[in-house]
Amino acid sequence: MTIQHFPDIHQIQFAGNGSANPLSFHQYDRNENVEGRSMRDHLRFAACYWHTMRNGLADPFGAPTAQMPWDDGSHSIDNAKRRADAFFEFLEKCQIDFWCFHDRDLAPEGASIAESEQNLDALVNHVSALQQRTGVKLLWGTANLFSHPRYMHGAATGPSTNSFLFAAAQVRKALEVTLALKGESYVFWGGREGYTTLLNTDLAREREHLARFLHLAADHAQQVGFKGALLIEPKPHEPSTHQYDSDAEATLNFLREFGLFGKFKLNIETNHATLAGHSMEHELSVAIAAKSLGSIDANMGTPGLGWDTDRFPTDLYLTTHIMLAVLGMGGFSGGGLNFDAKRRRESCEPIDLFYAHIAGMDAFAFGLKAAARIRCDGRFARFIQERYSSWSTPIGIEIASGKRTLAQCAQMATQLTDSIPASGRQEMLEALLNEIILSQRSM
Ligand code: XLS
Ligand code: NI
Ligand code: NI
Repeated sequence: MTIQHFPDIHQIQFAGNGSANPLSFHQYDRNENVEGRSMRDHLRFAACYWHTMRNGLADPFGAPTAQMPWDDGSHSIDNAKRRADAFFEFLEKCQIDFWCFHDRDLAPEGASIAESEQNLDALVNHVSALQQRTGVKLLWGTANLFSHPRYMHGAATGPSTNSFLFAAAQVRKALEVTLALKGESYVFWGGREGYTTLLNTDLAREREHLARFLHLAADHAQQVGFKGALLIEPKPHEPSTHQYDSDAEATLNFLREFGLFGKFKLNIETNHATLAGHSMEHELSVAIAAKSLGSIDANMGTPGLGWDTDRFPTDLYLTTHIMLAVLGMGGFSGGGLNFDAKRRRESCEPIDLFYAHIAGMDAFAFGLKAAARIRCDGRFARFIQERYSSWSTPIGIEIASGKRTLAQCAQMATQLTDSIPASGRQEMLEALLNEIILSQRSM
């Protein structure tokens, strides 16, 4: 590496829980074995290009604060390449194995589709070499179909065919570029695929157009030989007032309604789950129950703030619940933990990028170990198994497998002595969760 963009920072190393060095990992020891796999293989951390490299940390009331000495603020290809160099240096120094990007984060939009594609190609060649040099891999790519004014009414769901066609051009290219960079998945987040008022909106038609668009994209992915997963990222609102893919259940229903189930899986983001009024573990459980969890956007909201604050995930209960779900489904295949997270506006120095990602990685390493302890302990699994034990009796098995009619069930009810069900023991279980999370006992 010729020029260093973070010259004062060496590669972050695992130093252990007692270390006083904030530029070290306290929990994340990438080679540590948990349930037969390295932490690195379990967690599959990714950093995102949009927040890490392109977010100046402006808010609706104030100017950008992030110091980015590698960025001259121009829309030149040279500047875009220098940013990519800084990013890959950051990834390597922070021990992050994957990355994610939008087409427009990586390369500037040109005056025509052809020019935009040329710009993107220049950057794809550049990052392809960076991937090769560092061993960092692409978790997923996506197209930004929400920033440009042409998409203000929607992209696939815009009232004019123009936005649909422009979006098709972008997705075609972004899919091909993701394939060229050996991306493991491709994500669709429909920030503008929703509406603001029904006074100007044909909701039924817009949902059909969205489904048509996704069919075309899936067909194209197949034609060009993209073998990775296609993922939809639900979010209830922001920037749209109502987004069609509002949560995991709604998105799965949409997929089933339009013959897309099985072609798409879900990318679940914590802050989107909470904006939808759910917990992250609820959204993950819904996706996993439908065998449709593809990947995770790892961040968290701020309780009491009703928007996507995209904080770095540092809540140990949250990370424990997430890793419990991931271990429960047998681990990621193709997906990972993408830090779709930004520093607070006040955390404006380049070194804060390191502190922020270290905080998230250590929190997830802790969550992984705590989840493994919970599974090894076995008391939650036994409690749940016991709670449903009547379904393992002959009667339970016959009902569940469809061998009994409603009338037969009603008849059986008349033979029962009515009884008060056993306690759900929520508080006892919450205390048990605390006990296991807080125990530092090693595996
Ligand atoms: C916005 C979304 C977005 C997607 C990628 O809220 O999280 O960043 O992850 O388009
Ligand atoms: Ni996201
Ligand atoms: Ni988000």
